[in-house]
Amino acid sequence: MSGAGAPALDVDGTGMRIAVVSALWHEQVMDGLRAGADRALERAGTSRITRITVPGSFELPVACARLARSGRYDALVALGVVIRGGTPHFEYVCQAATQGLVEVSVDTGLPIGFGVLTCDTEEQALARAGLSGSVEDKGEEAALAALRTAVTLRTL
Ligand code: DLZ
Repeated sequence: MSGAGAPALDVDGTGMRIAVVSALWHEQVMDGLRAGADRALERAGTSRITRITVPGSFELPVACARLARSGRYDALVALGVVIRGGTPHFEYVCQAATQGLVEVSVDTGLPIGFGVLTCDTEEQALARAGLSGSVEDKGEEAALAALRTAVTLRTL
């Protein structure tokens, strides 16, 4: 499983302003990712949370760019799932979401937790979605990574 070696992040997110941006494709998986992010933010003491949705993972970067440039957030969490189909769309959407989010984050200096699953099958995505029966919780991981990076950036 891809999560081998993941750190246990313990973060104090009190007072942090976080926006969670999530795509709408593959509803069951997305519900799990969103719930995982919410659990992690709540456990970290983060109460100032904005939640928005975009149609697909391709649209995550532009929404994150607008939020990042607003100056209203300490970190963003981007959630989506792209499942390989029979068309090249998979490669394009994965590439656009991944590269786009990196560019927004580096250009604006705002941490973006990367919670975009790129899987061959829906079963693989469900296994990572933090649902009962899942073996990983990528929504939680992305939220904690965003918070932890925001804490680190404050010290630099
Ligand atoms: C078009 C498309 C396809 C084929 N698959 C997915 C997917 O698995 N996950 C996802 O988040 N979005 C998908 N999309 C939609 C694109 O992200 C985008 O919303 C559309 O191309 C419209 O710009």
